[in-house]
Amino acid sequence: MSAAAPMRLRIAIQKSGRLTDSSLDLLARCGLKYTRGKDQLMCYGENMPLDVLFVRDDDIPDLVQEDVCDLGLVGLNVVEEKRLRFEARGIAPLFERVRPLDFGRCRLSIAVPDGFEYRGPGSLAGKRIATTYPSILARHLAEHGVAATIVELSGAVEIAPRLGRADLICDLVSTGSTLAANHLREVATVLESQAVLIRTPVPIAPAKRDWTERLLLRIDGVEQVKGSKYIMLHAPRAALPAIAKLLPGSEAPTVLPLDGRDDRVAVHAVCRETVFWETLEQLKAIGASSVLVLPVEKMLA
Ligand code: PRT
Ligand code: ZN
Repeated sequence: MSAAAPMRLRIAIQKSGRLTDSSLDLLARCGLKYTRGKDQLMCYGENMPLDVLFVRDDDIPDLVQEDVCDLGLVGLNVVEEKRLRFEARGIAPLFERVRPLDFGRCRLSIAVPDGFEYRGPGSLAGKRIATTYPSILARHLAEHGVAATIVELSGAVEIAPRLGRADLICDLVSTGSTLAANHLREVATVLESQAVLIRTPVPIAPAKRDWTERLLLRIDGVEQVKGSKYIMLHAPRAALPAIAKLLPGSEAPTVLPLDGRDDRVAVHAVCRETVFWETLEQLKAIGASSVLVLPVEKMLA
């Protein structure tokens, strides 16, 4: 812990890449307002003791490891590769996953050139596999008892087979269009990945710990709000059990009396899943009226 700013949390996020916009969006939804430093490397939280450090994604676990940052937002693929590398060197990884986040989804997959006959992991034996994730790939091969040569590259993995540098590849895939453009076919998934929040397992100052907990609760709230809807309707009292069954993912709804009506009530409920038109039509069919579906902006469980 540095003496200069002991009570401020520091979170590392990707400076410029696929995770940047979603990471900044998540922090903004958690209420963080910040000013950007002159060097564009740091943002200083104005309303929370939380500063944001912009770095290459590969450096994020190391910054938490070295106690430069308390938290990081980074792909699980990067976290796992680093963790395995540290373990191989006999170093305990000082970053732990605390939350999976709803962005940066992709998979680390084995892909083979057109014409390569793939009949399962055994087909990889004796082959040269190009990847930027040698440790994750090595674990996968070991789990399947396959001996192959791992060719570690720092980028442009998809062209390695055409250049004769490897027989096949192990790379990140999201839509699959890069593979298709390079005449490669995905044959096995090695790791399902998405962005995750990591933090140091090392004890930190109580004030920092409290802010970390607050941030985690806000992140949970942000994640829960996605797809959640607030439903309000009027319905016959007798239809309440049927309505509860129809409302997707709702906890005990609030039931309120309607002025001057004994037979009908107002029902309010938070639904944690998408509410389809079909559901609204079914609600109407069992006597509901004045049905309103509203977006939920914030939620704190
Ligand atoms: O400069 P820096 O080191 O920070 O960035 P980077 O170039 O290493 O990372 P970046 O921005 O490309 O990706 C950051 C993170 O986003 C990754 O570590 C993953 O966790 C996640 N992610 C999600 C992806 C993809 N989807 C993805 N598709 N990372 C890379 N790709 C690559 C993929 O390898 C392929 O070459 O994008 C290409 C296109 O994929 P398709 O299948 O959509 O064609
Ligand atoms: Zn990177």
